[in-house]
Amino acid sequence: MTIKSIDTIALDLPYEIHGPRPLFAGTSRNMDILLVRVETEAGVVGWGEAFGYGVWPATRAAMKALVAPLAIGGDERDIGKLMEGLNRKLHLVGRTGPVVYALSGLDIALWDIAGKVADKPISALLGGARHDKLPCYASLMRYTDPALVAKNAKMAVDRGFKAVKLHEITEAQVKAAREAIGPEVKLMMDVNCPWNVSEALAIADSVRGYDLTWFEEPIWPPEDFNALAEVRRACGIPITAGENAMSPKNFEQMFEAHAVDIAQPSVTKIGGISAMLEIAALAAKHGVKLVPHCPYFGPGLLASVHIAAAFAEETMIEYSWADLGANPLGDAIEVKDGYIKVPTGPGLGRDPDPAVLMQYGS
Ligand code: SMN
Ligand code: MG
Repeated sequence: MTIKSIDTIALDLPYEIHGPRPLFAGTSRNMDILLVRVETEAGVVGWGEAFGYGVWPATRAAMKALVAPLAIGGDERDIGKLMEGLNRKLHLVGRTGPVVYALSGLDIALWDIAGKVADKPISALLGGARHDKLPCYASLMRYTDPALVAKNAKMAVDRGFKAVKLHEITEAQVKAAREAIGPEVKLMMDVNCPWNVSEALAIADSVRGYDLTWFEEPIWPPEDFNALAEVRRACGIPITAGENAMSPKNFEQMFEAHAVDIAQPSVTKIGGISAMLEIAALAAKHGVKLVPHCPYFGPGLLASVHIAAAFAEETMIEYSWADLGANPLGDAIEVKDGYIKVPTGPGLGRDPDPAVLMQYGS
């Protein structure tokens, strides 16, 4: 069989977060999703997702100019060989960023096709689902105002989430959230790489009393695994990172440096499902847990659920705290009582809704 076409569809979904929207990478925080649509000569259509947010125009350009021309005409049945070939040919234009995000979206779509052709869910291709649903944590955007943090954390718990992650960087917001949700709900703090070791340890000290389940990406720059390991050794709160790592090899270096308790690769950034499997094997070898980074509402979320479903240990799924004005995947990505169902249909288990693509896609 042969890959006939590769197209991208950018979605800009309406959403509400019960507070002002923060910026993202210095630009407006839209709910951008870059869908990847792959069709084979035999007429099978697979869907993937490439990391969206503010970078999607560059990812779309990378797909059109570099990835698609190389992949069209290739044999989609040997995903490993195809992706290895593309990675080797394209390494000269960067081992991370838009080109690798485009490769990630393509890889997810190829797994969707493989599942559809085999008439099996992707989790079955990965050894079989060991869970029929997975617990989700509500991943709040940055509100800064402690009262808004408390209000949204409480709202998430009232809707059934049993774990909440904040994107706040000082104690006041963590305190407000913990007081609002009580002692039973898990609370995490994701600070997005601002500090050196002593600054990170000072903040860790200030939030130690709030029983954090993890402290995410405290160190700038994110690739300084030795500094992260130093924080981990001294701080007494589990450390997580990985959404900014570059490759499975880079995760191996992170694990060898003893930098993290939990690895957080993103299926839409790191090279798709194929790369996630490599990282999962490395994490298992090094005794590191894996909790996917997946704050998206597209095929990347479904792919993350299939991957996590195949793990023996129950793994939390990240779920963006946002009310969508339009949902491209319908009830396949709805959270009930804090859980998301593991899809049972072929491939990813759900194709994007054409009406949502028509209205919000470009
Ligand atoms: C995050 C990063 C990129 C997009 C959305 C959210 C954040 C997280 O670091 O881990 O949720
Ligand atoms: Mg994060």
